[in-house]
Amino acid sequence: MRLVLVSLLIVILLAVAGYLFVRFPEMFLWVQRRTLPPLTTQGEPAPQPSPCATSKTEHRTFEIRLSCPDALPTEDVVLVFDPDRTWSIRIDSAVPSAPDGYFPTPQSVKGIWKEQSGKLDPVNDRSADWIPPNQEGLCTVEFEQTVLYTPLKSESLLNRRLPNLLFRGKGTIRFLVPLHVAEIVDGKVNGFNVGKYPNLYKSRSTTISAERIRAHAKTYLPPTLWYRVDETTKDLVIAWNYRLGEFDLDQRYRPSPYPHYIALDPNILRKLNDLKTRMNADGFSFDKFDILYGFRSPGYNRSEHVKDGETSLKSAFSLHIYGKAADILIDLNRDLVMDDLNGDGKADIQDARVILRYVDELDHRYLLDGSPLVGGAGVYPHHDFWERGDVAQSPYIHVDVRGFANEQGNPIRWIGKNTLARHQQSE
Ligand SMILES: [Ca+2]
Ligand SMILES: [Ca+2]
Repeated sequence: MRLVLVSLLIVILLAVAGYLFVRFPEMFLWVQRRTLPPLTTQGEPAPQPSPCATSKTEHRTFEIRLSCPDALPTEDVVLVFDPDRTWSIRIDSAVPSAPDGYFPTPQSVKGIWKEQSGKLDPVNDRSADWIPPNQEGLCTVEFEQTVLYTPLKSESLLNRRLPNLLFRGKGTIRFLVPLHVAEIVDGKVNGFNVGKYPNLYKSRSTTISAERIRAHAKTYLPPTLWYRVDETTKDLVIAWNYRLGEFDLDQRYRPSPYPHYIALDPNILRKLNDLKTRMNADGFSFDKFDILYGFRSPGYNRSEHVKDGETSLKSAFSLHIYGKAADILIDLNRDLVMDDLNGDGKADIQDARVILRYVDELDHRYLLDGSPLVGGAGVYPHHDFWERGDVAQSPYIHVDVRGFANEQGNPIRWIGKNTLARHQQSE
């Protein structure tokens, strides 16, 4: 009897529920809405309540990191070594994530690129293309972004009254654009006296044959791109830890009024970094080489310096005048003298030879790879930076990126000797 009554009750309840479902379906959908987030046709969360649903907006800032994948690694400024190409700028950082109590995806994300000069084309929401202007100098590209988060509805229901959150982010990247000089007139680059470049076809050089120069004419043509060195640019890190001013003539000992203009091949920076990385791997712990000479203008290069009967060590077709060479030492104790790399208690040409072994290894690898970083190298017992004084005389090594080997296919090498300085010049 009881069983019959219970069954009857269940049948009545089901009938009532069925009637309600058919008559008032929204009641059941309302339950469903309470439990599942609404979906759009793409399966994405539907737009959330508009920001005006809450009374306040809280402002926060965040940092945006921009990088240039084709540039030499630097934190300071991108050295534009090809002004005709398009430089891709990438956004490396993510938008800030939603704090607790906020819908996980932003209500809106808006970004805007700004260029000071040059031509900028946004590619997508993560990158843009920039073409340098015709004018030399420092150029800044900026990216600004706003990200709006709105509080979850459940938080409003709990009467917490969270404000909207508006994040504002900004990122900048700077480029150092060189001056383009198709032809150097009267030995001047924008008024800065560099002197005359030696004529490839009237070579009277004693250190390099006229045939070799003409066979590699591309290496020995006057540079067309010039970087301005002045108070605002000299300390900019242009690659790894190297500053632009380090490749200018030694301002401490041979000051001349700014601005200066220098030629600088990015390959010499790449080679110095390869050399450092290789030596670090063998236990030589240092961040960078000390640059004794980077760029030398042909006018300065040709000038005669005599000290104690010794003349200048420089050759007419020196790779320094093309920004393709560096005379370097390792000087961790900052006494301007090469450190004792071979541990024999003294600093002499043997310590330069320690570095030469690694240059040899690199150059042979570059030759196998057909790399333009292949070059010449020479070790010296002392430099001709006479102004640095006798105590600062130091052995050093010259490395360059001339881009070719000798006629036998070997990297070009030489040894500078005090007594032969007048006859055996550097390249
Ligand atoms: Ca030292
Ligand atoms: Ca030594």
